[in-house]
Amino acid sequence: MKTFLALLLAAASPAAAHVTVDPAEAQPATYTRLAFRVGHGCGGAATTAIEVALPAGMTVAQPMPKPGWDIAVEPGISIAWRGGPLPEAYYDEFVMMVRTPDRGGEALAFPVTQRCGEAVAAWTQLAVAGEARSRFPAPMLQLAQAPGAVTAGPLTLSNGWTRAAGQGAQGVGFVTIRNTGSEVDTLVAASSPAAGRVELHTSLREGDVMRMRPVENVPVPAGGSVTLAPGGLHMMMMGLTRPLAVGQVVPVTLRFERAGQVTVNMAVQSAGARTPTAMPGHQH
Ligand SMILES: [Cu+2]
Repeated sequence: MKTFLALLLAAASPAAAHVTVDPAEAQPATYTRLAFRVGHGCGGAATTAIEVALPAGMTVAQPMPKPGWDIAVEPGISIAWRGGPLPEAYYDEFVMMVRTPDRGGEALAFPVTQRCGEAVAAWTQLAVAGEARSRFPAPMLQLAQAPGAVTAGPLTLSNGWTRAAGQGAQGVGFVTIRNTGSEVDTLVAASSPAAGRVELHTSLREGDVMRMRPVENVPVPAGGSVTLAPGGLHMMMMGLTRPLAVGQVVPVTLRFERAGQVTVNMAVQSAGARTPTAMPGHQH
Protein backbone atom coordinates (compact mmCIF):
# COMPACT_ATOMS: atom_id res chain seq x y z
CA MET A 1 0.00 0.00 0.00
CA LYS A 2 2.75 2.45 0.92
CA THR A 3 4.66 1.75 -2.28
CA PHE A 4 1.49 2.25 -4.29
CA LEU A 5 0.87 5.57 -2.54
CA ALA A 6 4.45 6.57 -3.05
CA LEU A 7 4.03 6.16 -6.79
CA LEU A 8 0.73 8.00 -6.78
CA LEU A 9 2.14 10.90 -4.79
CA ALA A 10 5.21 11.18 -6.94
CA ALA A 11 3.02 11.30 -10.04
CA ALA A 12 0.31 13.53 -8.64
CA SER A 13 1.97 16.77 -7.61
CA PRO A 14 5.75 16.76 -7.51
CA ALA A 15 6.01 20.52 -6.99
CA ALA A 16 3.92 20.81 -3.80
CA ALA A 17 4.38 17.22 -2.80
CA HIS A 18 5.74 17.54 0.69
CA VAL A 19 4.48 18.33 4.11
CA THR A 20 6.83 21.12 5.17
CA VAL A 21 7.38 23.28 8.22
CA ASP A 22 7.38 27.06 8.17
CA PRO A 23 9.69 28.67 9.11
CA ALA A 24 12.55 26.36 8.13
CA GLU A 25 14.97 28.12 10.50
CA ALA A 26 14.64 29.31 14.09
CA GLN A 27 16.72 30.50 17.02
CA PRO A 28 17.63 27.99 19.73
CA ALA A 29 15.97 28.30 23.14
CA THR A 30 13.18 30.57 21.97
CA TYR A 31 9.43 30.35 21.56
CA THR A 32 8.65 29.77 17.91
CA ARG A 33 5.42 29.32 15.98
CA LEU A 34 5.66 26.38 13.60
CA ALA A 35 3.14 25.86 10.79
CA PHE A 36 3.06 22.44 9.16
CA ARG A 37 1.90 23.01 5.59
CA VAL A 38 -0.20 20.38 3.91
CA GLY A 39 -0.59 20.98 0.17
CA HIS A 40 -2.47 17.88 -0.89
CA GLY A 41 -4.05 14.65 0.28
CA CYS A 42 -2.78 11.12 -0.14
CA GLY A 43 -2.89 10.41 -3.86
CA GLY A 44 -6.38 11.79 -4.38
CA ALA A 45 -7.92 11.00 -0.99
CA ALA A 46 -8.79 13.77 1.50
CA THR A 47 -6.57 14.22 4.57
CA THR A 48 -8.11 13.07 7.87
CA ALA A 49 -5.10 13.20 10.22
CA ILE A 50 -1.75 14.92 10.60
CA GLU A 51 0.48 13.32 13.23
CA VAL A 52 3.69 15.17 14.06
CA ALA A 53 6.48 13.44 16.01
CA LEU A 54 8.48 15.87 18.15
CA PRO A 55 12.28 15.87 18.21
CA ALA A 56 14.03 14.88 21.43
CA GLY A 57 14.18 17.61 24.03
CA MET A 58 11.16 19.55 22.79
CA THR A 59 9.49 19.73 26.16
CA VAL A 60 7.25 22.67 25.31
CA ALA A 61 4.97 22.16 22.30
CA GLN A 62 1.42 23.49 22.26
CA PRO A 63 -0.96 22.82 19.37
CA MET A 64 -3.19 25.56 18.09
CA PRO A 65 -6.84 24.42 18.14
CA LYS A 66 -8.38 23.97 14.73
CA PRO A 67 -12.12 23.93 14.06
CA GLY A 68 -13.22 20.52 12.79
CA TRP A 69 -10.10 18.77 14.10
CA ASP A 70 -9.57 16.90 17.38
CA ILE A 71 -6.16 17.23 18.96
CA ALA A 72 -4.18 14.53 20.74
CA VAL A 73 -1.02 15.49 22.64
CA GLU A 74 1.58 13.10 23.97
CA PRO A 75 3.82 15.52 25.88
CA GLY A 76 7.33 15.57 24.48
CA ILE A 77 6.44 12.83 21.96
CA SER A 78 3.83 13.87 19.43
CA ILE A 79 0.93 16.13 18.49
CA ALA A 80 -1.86 14.90 16.22
CA TRP A 81 -4.82 16.61 14.56
CA ARG A 82 -7.63 14.27 13.49
CA GLY A 83 -10.82 15.25 11.70
CA GLY A 84 -11.33 17.34 8.65
CA PRO A 85 -11.44 16.04 6.04
CA LEU A 86 -9.17 18.35 4.10
CA PRO A 87 -9.98 17.76 0.42
CA GLU A 88 -7.13 16.78 -1.90
CA ALA A 89 -7.25 20.07 -3.79
CA TYR A 90 -7.13 22.26 -0.65
CA TYR A 91 -4.23 23.70 1.28
CA ASP A 92 -4.08 24.05 5.06
CA GLU A 93 -1.68 24.61 7.95
CA PHE A 94 -1.42 22.88 11.32
CA VAL A 95 0.17 25.16 13.89
CA MET A 96 2.00 24.63 17.16
CA MET A 97 3.98 26.89 19.47
CA VAL A 98 7.24 25.31 20.63
CA ARG A 99 10.19 26.26 22.73
CA THR A 100 13.17 25.24 20.66
CA PRO A 101 15.87 23.30 22.52
CA ASP A 102 19.11 25.05 23.45
CA ARG A 103 21.12 23.24 20.78
CA GLY A 104 22.19 25.95 18.34
CA GLY A 105 23.37 24.66 14.98
CA GLU A 106 21.35 21.45 15.18
CA ALA A 107 18.78 20.42 12.57
CA LEU A 108 15.57 19.10 14.14
CA ALA A 109 13.42 16.55 12.34
CA PHE A 110 9.62 16.47 12.74
CA PRO A 111 8.51 13.20 11.09
CA VAL A 112 4.90 13.59 9.96
CA THR A 113 2.38 10.86 9.24
CA GLN A 114 -0.45 12.04 7.01
CA ARG A 115 -3.56 9.88 6.96
CA CYS A 116 -6.40 9.95 4.43
CA GLY A 117 -8.87 7.46 5.82
CA GLU A 118 -7.07 4.14 5.38
CA ALA A 119 -4.33 5.56 3.20
CA VAL A 120 -1.08 6.80 4.71
CA ALA A 121 1.72 9.07 3.54
CA ALA A 122 4.74 8.96 5.84
CA TRP A 123 6.89 12.11 5.66
CA THR A 124 9.42 10.56 7.93
CA GLN A 125 12.65 9.99 6.01
CA LEU A 126 15.77 11.71 7.29
CA ALA A 127 18.41 13.05 4.95
CA VAL A 128 21.52 10.92 4.69
CA ALA A 129 24.77 12.61 3.74
CA GLY A 130 25.82 11.75 0.20
CA GLU A 131 22.45 10.32 -0.82
CA ALA A 132 19.91 11.85 -3.13
CA ARG A 133 17.08 13.80 -1.54
CA SER A 134 14.35 11.54 -0.28
CA ARG A 135 10.89 11.56 -1.84
CA PHE A 136 9.33 11.52 1.62
CA PRO A 137 11.49 13.86 3.68
CA ALA A 138 10.56 14.67 7.25
CA PRO A 139 10.00 18.42 7.76
CA MET A 140 13.21 19.92 9.16
CA LEU A 141 13.79 22.95 11.38
CA GLN A 142 17.35 24.30 11.33
CA LEU A 143 18.40 25.95 14.58
CA ALA A 144 20.71 28.93 14.17
CA GLN A 145 23.84 29.20 16.22
CA ALA A 146 22.86 31.00 19.40
CA PRO A 147 23.64 34.73 19.32
CA GLY A 148 27.06 35.27 20.76
CA ALA A 149 27.95 31.58 20.54
CA VAL A 150 31.67 30.91 20.28
CA THR A 151 33.52 27.72 19.47
CA ALA A 152 36.83 26.24 20.56
CA GLY A 153 37.62 22.95 18.86
CA PRO A 154 34.60 20.70 19.42
CA LEU A 155 33.21 22.98 22.14
CA THR A 156 30.42 25.49 21.55
CA LEU A 157 29.75 28.02 24.29
CA SER A 158 26.47 29.88 24.18
CA ASN A 159 24.00 31.80 26.31
CA GLY A 160 26.63 33.50 28.42
CA TRP A 161 24.92 35.76 30.93
CA THR A 162 25.35 37.45 34.27
CA ARG A 163 23.36 39.64 36.60
CA ALA A 164 23.51 43.32 37.36
CA ALA A 165 25.71 44.04 40.42
CA GLY A 166 27.63 46.90 42.00
CA GLN A 167 31.36 47.56 41.91
CA GLY A 168 33.17 45.58 44.59
CA ALA A 169 30.30 43.13 44.92
CA GLN A 170 30.33 39.52 43.79
CA GLY A 171 28.96 38.71 40.36
CA VAL A 172 27.79 35.43 38.90
CA GLY A 173 28.38 33.98 35.47
CA PHE A 174 26.40 31.38 33.56
CA VAL A 175 27.00 29.69 30.22
CA THR A 176 26.07 26.56 28.27
CA ILE A 177 28.96 24.42 27.03
CA ARG A 178 28.32 21.78 24.37
CA ASN A 179 30.95 19.19 23.44
CA THR A 180 30.46 17.59 20.03
CA GLY A 181 33.80 15.81 20.31
CA SER A 182 34.45 12.19 21.19
CA GLU A 183 36.52 12.97 24.31
CA VAL A 184 35.61 14.64 27.57
CA ASP A 185 37.00 18.13 28.08
CA THR A 186 37.26 19.93 31.39
CA LEU A 187 36.74 23.55 32.35
CA VAL A 188 39.60 24.27 34.73
CA ALA A 189 39.64 28.05 35.21
CA ALA A 190 37.99 31.34 34.31
CA SER A 191 38.98 34.99 34.45
CA SER A 192 37.52 38.36 33.54
CA PRO A 193 38.78 41.93 33.39
CA ALA A 194 35.60 42.85 35.28
CA ALA A 195 36.56 40.84 38.39
CA GLY A 196 39.52 40.46 40.72
CA ARG A 197 39.27 36.72 40.19
CA VAL A 198 36.74 34.19 38.98
CA GLU A 199 36.02 30.96 40.83
CA LEU A 200 34.08 27.91 39.75
CA HIS A 201 31.27 27.16 42.19
CA THR A 202 28.43 24.77 42.67
CA SER A 203 25.27 25.29 44.72
CA LEU A 204 24.15 22.68 47.20
CA ARG A 205 21.01 22.49 49.27
CA GLU A 206 21.73 21.79 52.94
CA GLY A 207 18.44 21.52 54.78
CA ASP A 208 16.59 24.69 53.86
CA VAL A 209 19.70 26.62 52.94
CA MET A 210 21.43 26.90 49.58
CA ARG A 211 25.19 26.96 49.97
CA MET A 212 27.92 27.57 47.44
CA ARG A 213 31.11 25.57 47.24
CA PRO A 214 34.16 26.02 45.05
CA VAL A 215 34.78 23.16 42.65
CA GLU A 216 38.16 22.30 41.12
CA ASN A 217 36.83 21.90 37.60
CA VAL A 218 33.76 21.19 35.50
CA PRO A 219 33.89 18.20 33.12
CA VAL A 220 31.98 18.45 29.82
CA PRO A 221 31.16 14.92 28.63
CA ALA A 222 31.86 13.80 25.06
CA GLY A 223 28.75 14.34 22.96
CA GLY A 224 27.09 16.10 25.88
CA SER A 225 26.67 19.48 27.45
CA VAL A 226 26.87 21.29 30.74
CA THR A 227 24.80 24.34 31.63
CA LEU A 228 26.01 26.69 34.33
CA ALA A 229 22.73 28.04 35.68
CA PRO A 230 21.09 29.46 38.80
CA GLY A 231 20.87 26.87 41.57
CA GLY A 232 23.75 24.81 40.20
CA LEU A 233 27.20 25.27 38.74
CA HIS A 234 28.23 28.85 38.16
CA MET A 235 31.17 31.19 37.89
CA MET A 236 31.68 33.53 40.81
CA MET A 237 33.22 36.86 39.96
CA MET A 238 34.95 37.97 43.14
CA GLY A 239 35.43 41.70 43.63
CA LEU A 240 33.86 43.31 40.59
CA THR A 241 36.19 46.00 39.25
CA ARG A 242 33.23 47.91 37.82
CA PRO A 243 29.45 47.90 38.16
CA LEU A 244 27.54 45.58 35.84
CA ALA A 245 24.44 47.23 34.35
CA VAL A 246 21.61 45.59 32.46
CA GLY A 247 22.26 45.61 28.73
CA GLN A 248 26.04 45.60 29.05
CA VAL A 249 28.27 42.75 27.98
CA VAL A 250 31.04 41.31 30.15
CA PRO A 251 33.85 39.19 28.69
CA VAL A 252 34.91 36.06 30.57
CA THR A 253 37.75 33.84 29.44
CA LEU A 254 37.34 30.14 30.17
CA ARG A 255 40.25 27.71 30.10
CA PHE A 256 39.71 24.10 29.11
CA GLU A 257 42.14 21.25 29.50
CA ARG A 258 41.95 20.29 25.82
CA ALA A 259 40.38 23.14 23.89
CA GLY A 260 42.44 25.86 25.59
CA GLN A 261 41.14 29.36 26.16
CA VAL A 262 37.95 30.83 24.81
CA THR A 263 36.26 34.13 25.62
CA VAL A 264 32.49 34.40 26.03
CA ASN A 265 30.56 37.65 26.21
CA MET A 266 28.08 37.48 29.06
CA ALA A 267 24.95 39.60 28.66
CA VAL A 268 24.02 41.43 31.86
CA GLN A 269 20.43 40.63 32.92
CA SER A 270 18.49 42.10 35.82
CA ALA A 271 19.61 41.31 39.37
CA GLY A 272 16.88 38.73 39.91
CA ALA A 273 16.97 37.08 36.49
CA ARG A 274 16.68 33.29 36.41
CA THR A 275 17.20 32.77 32.68
CA PRO A 276 19.55 34.15 30.02
CA THR A 277 16.78 35.71 27.93
CA ALA A 278 13.27 36.98 28.36
CA MET A 279 10.71 34.42 27.25
CA PRO A 280 7.86 36.09 25.41
CA GLY A 281 4.47 35.18 26.79
CA HIS A 282 5.96 33.24 29.65
CA GLN A 283 7.24 35.67 32.21
CA HIS A 284 6.37 34.48 35.67
CU1 LIG B 1 29.12 31.10 44.02
